[in-house]
Amino acid sequence: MFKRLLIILLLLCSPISALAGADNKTQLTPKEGAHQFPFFDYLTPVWSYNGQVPGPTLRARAGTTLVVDVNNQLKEATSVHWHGLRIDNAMDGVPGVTQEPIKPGERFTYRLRLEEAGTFWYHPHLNAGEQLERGLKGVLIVEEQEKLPFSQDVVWLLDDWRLRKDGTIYPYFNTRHDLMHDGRWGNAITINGKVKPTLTVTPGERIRLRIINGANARIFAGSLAGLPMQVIAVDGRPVSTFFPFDHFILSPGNRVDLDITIPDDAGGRIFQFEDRFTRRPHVLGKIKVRDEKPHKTPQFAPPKAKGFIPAEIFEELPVTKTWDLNAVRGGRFGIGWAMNRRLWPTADKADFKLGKPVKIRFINSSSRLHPMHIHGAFFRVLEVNGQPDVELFTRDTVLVGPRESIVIGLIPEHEGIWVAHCHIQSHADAGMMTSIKVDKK
Ligand SMILES: [Cu+2]
Repeated sequence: MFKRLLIILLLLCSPISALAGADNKTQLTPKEGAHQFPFFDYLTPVWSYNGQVPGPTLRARAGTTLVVDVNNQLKEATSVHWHGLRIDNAMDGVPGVTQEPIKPGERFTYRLRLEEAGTFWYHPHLNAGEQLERGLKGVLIVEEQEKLPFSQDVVWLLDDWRLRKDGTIYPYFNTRHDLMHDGRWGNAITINGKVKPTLTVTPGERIRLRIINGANARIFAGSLAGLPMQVIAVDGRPVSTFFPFDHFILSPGNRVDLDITIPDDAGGRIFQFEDRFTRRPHVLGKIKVRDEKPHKTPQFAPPKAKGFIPAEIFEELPVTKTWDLNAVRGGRFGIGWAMNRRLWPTADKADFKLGKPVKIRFINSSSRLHPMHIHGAFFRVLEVNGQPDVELFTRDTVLVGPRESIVIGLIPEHEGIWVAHCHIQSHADAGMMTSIKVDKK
């Protein structure tokens, strides 16, 4: 009797996510809200998930299903896309492709079967240039079946905002200036909605720092000088070989997971997290080490990529599809961003077979930046400017620089229609999007 009671008690106390296969349920309500920036004495009107900027960090375990009930309380239609997740196509959140827009006052339930652990994020895929910029985005963490024994698991969602002196968000989106350049770069950078926040740690601690670039257009080159660390995952997937963080370019959409060990003798020190992408480096945040006796550093090896795409598969393979990226006249804004001179939705689309390796070449014929993102897949960079340049990890978003040409290898693993687009929202809104249809043989 006592034993049975104990089992019932244990079951009641265990978190739902610990039960294999059980559903986690949560709710996201896109709605208007307000956010406090430190520059103003008053609140800035934003659009938010559940009244929070950024939206809540959702956590669920790999192998489970996360059910997200979205209740649209905005005055316009929206959707939620789960950046980087390989899920059922119908759950991908792209209006006009995988679902109808969620109209004001309507609901949509996303059922996300979580295949692999990693760092992902969510945001609207409709009027994205405006909806993301007004604050609609959040992080989704898929946890390993067995949690890694890091001392702290920290999420840093990078974003930037274009704010006016009166404390409001600059209300003109996809302007001529944004379209002629690399989209909308803000004048205020935040981490988790805060300006230059400080993360407090203890000597000896081992920190998993998940950095996500959720900005509309700004590109970051993060640096945390002085701290021993390695990149253990890129775009939500473990890398095949750990490598240093410096010089990793974080385009909108990209994520890195860092494994940072706080040195035993670092008590009382402050380390700066800087962005070095633009000409003048600037501080985005700080890591402050308590002046305390060191903790014992957890000893373990983070996982390395299983099922990594071997580059040899692609060696003899001709390029399956080439997309030329450039500006054209026309489209909704008079300036269109095109793939093979065509604008979404009359795009030059692709058809791939399930499980059959393909090579895609992006040629940037423009002098602007185009971080190209493919939904529902990960890929490996194989060549840059005609030279072999095989990366030690896979991605779902790759920056194609001015006049640059990049070849990627990909094995379609999920049936459906998956969009591929520039993650500079203004470029995508101006037409730089296509779709890939993945069919069975
Ligand atoms: Cu672009």
